[in-house]
Amino acid sequence: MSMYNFAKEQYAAIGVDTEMAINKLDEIPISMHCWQGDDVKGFEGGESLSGGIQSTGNHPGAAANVDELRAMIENALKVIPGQSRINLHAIYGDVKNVERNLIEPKHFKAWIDWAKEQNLALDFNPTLFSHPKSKDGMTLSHPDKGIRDFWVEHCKRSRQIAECFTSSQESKAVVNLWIADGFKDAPVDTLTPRLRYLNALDEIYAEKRDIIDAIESKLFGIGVESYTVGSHEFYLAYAVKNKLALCLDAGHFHPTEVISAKISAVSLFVERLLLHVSRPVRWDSDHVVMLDDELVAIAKEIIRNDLLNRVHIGLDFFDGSIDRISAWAVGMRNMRKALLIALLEPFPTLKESEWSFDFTKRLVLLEELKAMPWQAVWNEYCLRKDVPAIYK
Ligand code: RNT
Ligand code: ZN
Repeated sequence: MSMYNFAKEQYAAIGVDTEMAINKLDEIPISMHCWQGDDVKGFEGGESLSGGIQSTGNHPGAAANVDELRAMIENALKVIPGQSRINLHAIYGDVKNVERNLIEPKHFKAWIDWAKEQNLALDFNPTLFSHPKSKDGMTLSHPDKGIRDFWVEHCKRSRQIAECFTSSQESKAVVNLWIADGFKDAPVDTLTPRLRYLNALDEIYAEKRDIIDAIESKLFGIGVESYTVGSHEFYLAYAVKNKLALCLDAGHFHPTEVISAKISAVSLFVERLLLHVSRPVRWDSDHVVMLDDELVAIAKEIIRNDLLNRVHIGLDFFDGSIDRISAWAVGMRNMRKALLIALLEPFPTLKESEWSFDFTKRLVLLEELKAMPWQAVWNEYCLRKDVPAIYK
């Protein structure tokens, strides 16, 4: 008997249909972030990475131009099964010497054409870091109205560009806004920057567009250790009030705080969630995601609570110390493996034992599941998708 048939029988014995799991798994979109390919440099040709985040390491092979980046993405996708999307930042267009408040859809036409040809959907992000107008550590919350207006314009144009993505693909583009605004040391006035930011956001989102707008909080960053304008409470409230998607990045909370613990609660109040799946090591270090407990917990929360239609999965890491294509491959495959593990749970049985207060049965089954042959199902899935089951 083949490994897969053996696994299929084992899962069937606990009420799990592996064929159903494989089919469902294949359709879950995972948005792959373009910025792992070049260490978040982009193609403006100027500034180096700044704004509370850092890519470290100098492994050779970072993309030097857009053609190289696309070729690298294509190579990565050869070993990544399932439905992938590509997540772009505004600095990745044909934007050499184009100011950020002047970006237009035409600067992203080549990406749109490429995505069509590759049968990929695109997502987008305005870029409010690595720029002279973010050097004070403030952008949309800056005391200078001129600077705020500059970034408002950038964000508006980003939404317009993303709407062009939507119109040339089958699903809406997700547009995520993250800013690094904050203070190194504790400010005395924590309110005013938030007020300014609130007004800027109202301007940015005033126009309805055919996209999914998400906003991403962060507790701290390099140089903004003590206070961030865009805190979790700020965005949670703003997203609820204005019906935006809330982005939860795995590295943006206290070191022992996990986003898997937030998903179901928040899902009751926001229509959509975006996840930035990342791996913090002591800080928001954006390591490549491993198949660790938290990754599986994230996947289980999505699958168990039937949130696939409302939770958008995106990856967000950038490790410059290893091969960039392998970084993508490992992270994307791990995310999908975690989803497979979640799909192979006999959730109705687990739920029933919980709600009959049979915690013994729940514990026994959860522990047995850990040694069930999910790898054989992964293997079969990869074979069917014509990608290597074991990535080397
Ligand atoms: C930074 C945020 C943000 C960025 C990308 C490049 O801490 O996580 O999402 O990583 O936009
Ligand atoms: Zn993020």
